[in-house]
Amino acid sequence: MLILYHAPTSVCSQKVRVGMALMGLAYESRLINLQKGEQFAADYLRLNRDAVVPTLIDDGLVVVESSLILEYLDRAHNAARLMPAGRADRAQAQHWLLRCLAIHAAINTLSFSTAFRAGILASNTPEQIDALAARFPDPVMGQKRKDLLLNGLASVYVGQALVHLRRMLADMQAVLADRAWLDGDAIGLSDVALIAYVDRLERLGMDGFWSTEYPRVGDWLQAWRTTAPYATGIEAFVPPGSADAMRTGGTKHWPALNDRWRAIPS
Ligand SMILES: N[C@@H](CCC(=O)N[C@@H](CS)C(=O)NCC(=O)O)C(=O)O
Repeated sequence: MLILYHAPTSVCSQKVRVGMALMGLAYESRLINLQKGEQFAADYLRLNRDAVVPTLIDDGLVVVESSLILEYLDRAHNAARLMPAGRADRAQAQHWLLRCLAIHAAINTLSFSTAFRAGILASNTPEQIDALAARFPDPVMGQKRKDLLLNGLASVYVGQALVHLRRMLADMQAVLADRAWLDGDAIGLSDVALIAYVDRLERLGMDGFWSTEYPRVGDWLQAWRTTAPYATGIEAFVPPGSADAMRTGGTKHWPALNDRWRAIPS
């Protein structure tokens, strides 16, 4: 029996749910409420020392890190294999899986410095913000969260995020120039690894990152959105009424972000 600890709109949870849907894998769902701080409960910290989702349990084996969970499930439970077989495609897919660490950090940066920021600032005193940051087992993760909330797009993390996102989108555009999916003619592990991040950017109203410069990324996202795994793994978990708030919260920062974006070399 597979058990998945996850959160409804967490991008790292989304990509694992999409992958599990694609592999036809059922799981026992353990939802963690990140807003209520359930990730910091002692029982959960024993499974995931960074207090983040997702965490997979397979017959007592604990697997953390969303990209590693996808790779593990594909190897252990998916005869059809989403990991491409060819030498070059496989090397590229493994690189995308590794790059997800930086890409996730970038998505986290843009989410908390724009759409999520106003609500958290409005409902927490400065002392409470300090306390929120102090809960992270990794003090640098806590410092980052505080910096994003206090400084918004002026945070030192934003420049780094834009560099990694531009690299991601430029590289996706290049690969997608002559194929439908990153791993070839069919959805592969790279496509699964990246869908939630690109989807989040669009939901934040930041599709201007690719609409003119990297249009194949938009085609790829639209193709994903017609699939059943996307509906099961992402769309089905979006709380009713939350989509507009995220789009409005992100879109109002777009002009400032766009100015910064255009200065980032591709
Ligand atoms: N590199 C990790 C990142 C996991 C991560 O940061 N997850 C976020 C949700 S996408 C989380 O649990 N955040 C907890 C929090 O914000 O307190 C992975 O890919 O699994």
